[in-house]
Amino acid sequence: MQATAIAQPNIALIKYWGKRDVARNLPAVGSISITLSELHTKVSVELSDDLNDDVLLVNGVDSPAMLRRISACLDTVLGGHRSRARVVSEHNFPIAAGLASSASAFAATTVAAAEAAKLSLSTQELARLAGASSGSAARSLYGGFAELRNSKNAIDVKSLCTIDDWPLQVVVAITETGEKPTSSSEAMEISRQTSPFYTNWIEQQDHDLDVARDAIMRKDFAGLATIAEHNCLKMHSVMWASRPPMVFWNSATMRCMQTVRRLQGEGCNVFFTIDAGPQVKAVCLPGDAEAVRIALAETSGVQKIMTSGLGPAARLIDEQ
Ligand code: 2P0
Repeated sequence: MQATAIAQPNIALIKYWGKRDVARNLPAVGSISITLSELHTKVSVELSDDLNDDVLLVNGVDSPAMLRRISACLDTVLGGHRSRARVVSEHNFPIAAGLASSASAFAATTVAAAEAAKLSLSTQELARLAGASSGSAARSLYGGFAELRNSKNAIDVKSLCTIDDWPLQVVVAITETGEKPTSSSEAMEISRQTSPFYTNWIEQQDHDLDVARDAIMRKDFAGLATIAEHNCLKMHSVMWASRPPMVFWNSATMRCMQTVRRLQGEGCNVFFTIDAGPQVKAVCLPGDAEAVRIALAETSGVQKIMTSGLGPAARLIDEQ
């Protein structure tokens, strides 16, 4: 009744922002992401009839706010009449700071819980269950490039391209390590209810997905760069125009974007993307990764740099 899984966070190149069904956590739009190899969350789930309540340790510390979400995730995977669980999760990167820690945490929890209960589920079924807890977690069930599409009352996730097919690198510039002020779930709902740009955002997403998918299939870096930066800035424009406005960036975030623009001007194959937090992820071709790392490390306000390749899918590991 015990299992351990490891999952990598993913970052979206075409973003998920907005829900079409809050209760079932179904996204309003499809998305395309890449999974990161160097960042991971390891989750062990032990089911026990001796426990009265679920117990969660995150990096060795009790986490009551996260416990509610993890318990709900376990209910989704195992049903409401399940045994209680002792869950231990360890992240090797800052959590709740716009580095997609909920994606890796819920992907790993879903895989570990299903195995602990000896459920036999397909990757697609696991992705749907993980997505019910955190929309982006569904994509971490797949390695390399993944696309999440909306189907009638559910989501479908598939792999677009493997790590070996197009081994891009990602340089993450960490500009702040504190927890973000507004959760993604809350922020998405504020955008849906108040942003004058929200409808346009939804209407244009299929076009952006088509352009990005085509660029990935052709390994057209410049094409992917253009659509990914456009989609990222459009998502942030939706947030900026919301009421209250939501600006997740700080001044170092802007300086990192300027660094990427300068590198592009010098012929470097790199583009930026930014999620619901102040970190800048610079996606680049492998030959340019060192120049990107040095330039971002020298950018004022950058506290830490992490460099990563593209990572594998969520998977079980043997802890024995
Ligand atoms: C993404 N984000 O596509 C977008 C871009 C943040 C900005 O998916 O409400 O934590 O749990 O389904 O998965 C963050 O959203 O949101 C996210 P919920 P989640 O990566």
